[in-house]
Amino acid sequence: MSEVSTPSLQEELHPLIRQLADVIVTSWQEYLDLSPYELPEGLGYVEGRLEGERLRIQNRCYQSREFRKMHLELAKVGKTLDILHCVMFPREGYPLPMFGCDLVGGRGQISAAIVDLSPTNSDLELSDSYRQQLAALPPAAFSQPRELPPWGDIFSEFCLFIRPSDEGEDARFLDRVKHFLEIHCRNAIAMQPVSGEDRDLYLEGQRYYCTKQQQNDKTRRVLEKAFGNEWAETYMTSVLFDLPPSIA
Ligand code: BLA
Repeated sequence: MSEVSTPSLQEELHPLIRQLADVIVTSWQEYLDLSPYELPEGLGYVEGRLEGERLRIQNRCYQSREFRKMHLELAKVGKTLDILHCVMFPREGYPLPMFGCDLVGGRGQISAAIVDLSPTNSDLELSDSYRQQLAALPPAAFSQPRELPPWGDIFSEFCLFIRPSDEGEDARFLDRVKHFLEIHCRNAIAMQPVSGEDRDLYLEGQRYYCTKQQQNDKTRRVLEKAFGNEWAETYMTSVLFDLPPSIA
């Protein structure tokens, strides 16, 4: 494992991943007042080996008034696997859903494209306001929907999980993510924090979300093979899906 000052993975990744990374960072810059978020020491850029192939991970991370952590990760395994992972963690007291997005592909084809605004309240349902805004978006018509894994009960009814079949679908996926981000950022900046019991309930919702995401064996296996079990566990619980400090 090594750390390098200015590596750039982005140009080497699948075009949909490159475009999505741009859409995400541009939306954050447009709507939110960003400052840097320091990841645990040594985990900004990491390299390992997966079955003889080089695994490289590049992280970008910010925070704002509303979000404790906005994490965008790009990863590449040799020539076979390209990955984008993104999660926005609301700050304590902000009754907001979790924005999450994952793109996984290789050899020119994205096999998994998922985006959601996942509820964090106690009945695991989005607020009426989010539901109305999401329902008003153009319908999500894709030819190859995919089935969520058993731990996927965290996702909302607006979760989109597909294998994009052509460039038209790539563009429509990108557009939908852009709309999700716009809705989410606009709601967040208009929001006043809550306290007391409400605050605790939303924190518990974040904990549930992270615990479920940590059960994704497909992510875990890639990390374990390249970096070992202990490193993978640390990375999944302290970088990919860490809990807010007060309940960690
Ligand atoms: C699937 N995630 C996957 C797959 C791999 C990874 C290899 C299988 C691809 C496929 O089935 O076509 C690997 N994803 C990674 C790795 C990282 C990563 C190594 O992010 C990071 C280093 N995953 C997320 C987030 C969501 C998510 C934020 O990180 C959703 C908001 C979902 N990924 C997700 C789901 C699957 C997946 C639902 C399918 C899992 C399954 O079918 O079992």
